[in-house]
Amino acid sequence: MADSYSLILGTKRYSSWSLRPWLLMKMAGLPFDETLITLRQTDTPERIFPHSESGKVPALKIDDGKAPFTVWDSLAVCETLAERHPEKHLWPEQPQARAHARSITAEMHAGFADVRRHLPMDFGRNLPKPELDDNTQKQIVRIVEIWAGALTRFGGLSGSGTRGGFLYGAFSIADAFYAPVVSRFETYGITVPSASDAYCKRILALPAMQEWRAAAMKE
Ligand SMILES: N[C@@H](CCC(=O)N[C@@H](CS)C(=O)NCC(=O)O)C(=O)O
Repeated sequence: MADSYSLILGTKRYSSWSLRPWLLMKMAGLPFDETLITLRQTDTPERIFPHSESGKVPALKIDDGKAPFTVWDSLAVCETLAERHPEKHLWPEQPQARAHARSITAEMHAGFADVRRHLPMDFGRNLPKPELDDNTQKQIVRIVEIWAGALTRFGGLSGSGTRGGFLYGAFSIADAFYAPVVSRFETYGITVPSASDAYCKRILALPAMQEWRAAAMKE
């Protein structure tokens, strides 16, 4: 029996953490079913807990036909998928590129608190750009520097993954982790230099991102 995957997600309009594994699985062509839990409701925690002991989404239920189990936290989910599907090359194949991709993914996972706080994901909406404090502005500059650095050094790599033009050539976990930021920049009209702008447009144009947008716009 093939593995079956069930992804537990939060409201698509708001759940930046959920978008990461969802987009990765779509881009990798890994089939899964979805359970969507509405965020920001009084019963949200009690609806999440039966699926995820962290009380947070996303979580991925994996049924390998032997001993079903759950993995939670977006990074742990993506790492687990990379381990289970080496043929999908979810991390770049070239070792230096892979180390770089892991570094920027970890940096996104653990950082950019001010960008999260002041530019919350509201997928597909256009909202006025708020007054940004120094820390938020510095974090935006750092994100653009990360994109430009990866695209310049590694963007030309030809991988065996999905198409080219991403941070490491083929789409990888790093792109999935930065996709919610692309959405935040679109929502608040944050302008970025041309190479990064082209990258953002490429991410937003992905059929999977358009699918997420369509669902988010209905919420
Ligand atoms: N580090 C976690 C963070 C997950 C997280 O904070 N998820 C939010 C939704 S985007 C959540 O589940 N919040 C619970 C709630 O709103 O009650 C991850 O990467 O998955």
